Amino acid sequence: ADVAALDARVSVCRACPRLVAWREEVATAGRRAAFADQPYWGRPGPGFGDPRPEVLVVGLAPAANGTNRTGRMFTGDRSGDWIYAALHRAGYASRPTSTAAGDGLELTGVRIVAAVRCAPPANRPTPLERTTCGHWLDRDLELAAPGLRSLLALGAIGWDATLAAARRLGWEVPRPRPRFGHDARTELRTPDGRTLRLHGSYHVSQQNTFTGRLTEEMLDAVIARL
Ligand code: DU
Ligand code: SF4
Repeated sequence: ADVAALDARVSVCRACPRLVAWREEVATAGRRAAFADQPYWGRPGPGFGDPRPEVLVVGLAPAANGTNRTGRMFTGDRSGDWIYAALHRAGYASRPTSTAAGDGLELTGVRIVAAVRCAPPANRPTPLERTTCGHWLDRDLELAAPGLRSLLALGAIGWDATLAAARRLGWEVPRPRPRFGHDARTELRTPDGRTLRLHGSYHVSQQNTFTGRLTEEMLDAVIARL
């Protein structure tokens, strides 16, 4: 199984009834007026970027009118403006913005996935939905591990999902469980003896970037350490 096959399987997942209903509702009757003339993706967001990454970015979940519209992680919403600009400043992204499939954006060395792959109402997945979708993250960690150097979790949900996936895969996770925070860091050890660094950053959501809780400088500083 390779990354393309994994992304294809994720794209047709229907495991969470509430999220399937919501992603399809938003994509049909619930389209935002500004995008009413656009087709919506209305499915899980597949991973995006380098199929053999050195750095895996783990976000929270697609935005209802962002990834759920465009079909690409962090694309079509304000969070995406922040993460792609930062990845571009750090040399990982070929362009500072992500518009839609076909815009020519390529990531080198970075792949972006999410803890939950379908847009959740109010951006809040339930514990069961987080666990269910976590099994897709297991496959991403497993596939990426051989070439991976570090992971970047955006927000506490991405951090917890990454630690839970690592545990399920039998990777060594420090005890007590490392706590999330901005610029939190820990190390995960794979069964074949590789050490991968996990970094945390406040999520690039507007509630952090608008309020100044997360600044460009803070995000750049974490990305520079990856
Ligand atoms: O068609 P493809 O080479 O599998 O690429 C699919 C998609 O992934 C494309 O829109 C660019 C992106 N991508 C990337 O960002 N970095 C890579 O190294 C390879 C592909
Ligand atoms: Fe499947 Fe994840 Fe979407 Fe649930 S959230 S339906 S597990 S892709």
